[in-house]
Amino acid sequence: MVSQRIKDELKAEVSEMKAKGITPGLAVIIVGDDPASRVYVNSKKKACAEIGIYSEEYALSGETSQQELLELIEKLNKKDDISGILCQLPLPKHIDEKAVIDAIAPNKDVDAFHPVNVGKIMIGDYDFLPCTPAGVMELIKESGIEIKGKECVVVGRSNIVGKPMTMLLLHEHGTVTVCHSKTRDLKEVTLRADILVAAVGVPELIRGDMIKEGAVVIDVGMNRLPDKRLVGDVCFSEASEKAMAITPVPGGVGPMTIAMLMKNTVKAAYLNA
Ligand code: L34
Repeated sequence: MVSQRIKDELKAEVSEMKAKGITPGLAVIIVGDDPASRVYVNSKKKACAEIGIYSEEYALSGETSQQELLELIEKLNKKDDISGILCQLPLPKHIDEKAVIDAIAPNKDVDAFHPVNVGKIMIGDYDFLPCTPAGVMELIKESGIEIKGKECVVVGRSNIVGKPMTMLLLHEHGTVTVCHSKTRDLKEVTLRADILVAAVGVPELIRGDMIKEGAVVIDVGMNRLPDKRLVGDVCFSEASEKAMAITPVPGGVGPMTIAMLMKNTVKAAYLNA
């Protein structure tokens, strides 16, 4: 798997860094007891251990006040052994996500959610790439398809995936179209895609008849159905009949998100050394 290859490379890099006296450190904050967040945070900690990145977990109760959370972030901003800070989203309703993202020092913002980092991505002059879109770019490269000049369609316009995804594809000279819930004829647009990225959070929205023969299909969706089944935004069985390459859920973009977080943490350690 690509994610494993990236982690193996990082492991070698981290051991060289340590020899030079630099140890990357990641602080992961989780507020409340969302089971999915717990799974993702555990995977992040496990990846740190595997690569040799020092990690700290701050598991806060769901009743934690915004003030307490902001104080913790302030403390971590100043902590020398912490290169990267990640506050797992979503947060409980009484906490303003934006205030939390704004509080993380941009040079420790390994999610690349801070407005300074978002702005840098827009310009194409960035330190950190947001983990999920960066992972998608790696998977597209892995498919062997060249992005330059291709019709790229992003379904979803979130700040975390859809918008930065659009910018990254644009930087690689794709012709990018963004679709969302108000798009009049979704199928008409997705059928044009040489590269289709689905990041809407609607289980199996993208059916086989919405995909062009030979397209590369990347499924960012992570939807837990009432029967506990985990499915993406793409109907995999139908889409795999059409696609030249397609990512499954689980085992596709998710592990790449984690690998790219590790990459950002290593980068942050250099930046903050
Ligand atoms: N701050 N919040 C912050 N940063 C992030 O980058 C995230 N995200 C998203 C949710 N909130 C966040 C993640 O980490 C989504 N996400 C994430 C990370 C990993 C996986 C899924 C979502 C993952 O590894 N998924 C496994 C399946 C796990 C399961 O069985 O539930 C997979 O193979 O796709």
